[in-house]
Amino acid sequence: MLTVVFFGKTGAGKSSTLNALFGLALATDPAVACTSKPQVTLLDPDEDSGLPDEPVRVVDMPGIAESLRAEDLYQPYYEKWVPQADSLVWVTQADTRAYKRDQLYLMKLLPLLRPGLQLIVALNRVDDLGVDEGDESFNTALRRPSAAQLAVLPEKISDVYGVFKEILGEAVPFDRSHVVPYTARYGWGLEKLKIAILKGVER
Ligand SMILES: Nc1nc2c(ncn2[C@@H]2O[C@H](COP(=O)(O)OP(=O)(O)OP(=O)(O)O)[C@@H](O)[C@H]2O)c(=O)[nH]1
Ligand SMILES: [Mg+2]
Repeated sequence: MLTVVFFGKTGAGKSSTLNALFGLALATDPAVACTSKPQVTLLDPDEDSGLPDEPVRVVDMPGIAESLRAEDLYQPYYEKWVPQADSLVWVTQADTRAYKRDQLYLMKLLPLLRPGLQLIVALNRVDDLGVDEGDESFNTALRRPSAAQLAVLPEKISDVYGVFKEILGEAVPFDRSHVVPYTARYGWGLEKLKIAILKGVER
């Protein structure tokens, strides 16, 4: 059994990403913290092409940084599931510059990570990636980033890579290719994300 755990700040889009990647129907919410218990789903190889031979279960975690109370409440879930992860998908947002919360939590989780674990930073909401005034924004008709967004993406990826690498050090294998930009809402980049997630867990 392979275990893929989705982790990250509340509202980053963990549940939306799982729904888009694997055709699930997990609850999502635009305004308030949504997932309050880990949701475990065994993926059906008949419904989903490209899965490894071994059965895969995906775990949707309640979001971090919701509140101090939630943090205490959820900590046992994190302690239960993170050490079981063959692949940890850390969902964060492209449309921000503030990654300190991610860093603080990653630091906290570091002792729980399995050696040899694959960590993927899923960089969601590329559709909201800011560009200079006057530059084109996301093309919703074609469901793909504008030229201006594509132009800033490499720098964004480097930036996020640096933020995570600073905490990870050599604890787990991690390079720039582990930071995968996409948008769960419009589907752009999802196929690459899926490949990245599954590639690392296949033995
Ligand atoms: N613009 C945009 N919005 C998105 C994207 N992905 C998710 N959202 C929205 O972000 C909101 C939060 O998404 P969720 O999937 O519920 O987030 P979550 O990380 O599961 O949140 P918790 O369960 O509270 O930890 C929803 O309103 C989604 O529609 C995206 O790629 N672009
Ligand atoms: Mg959720």
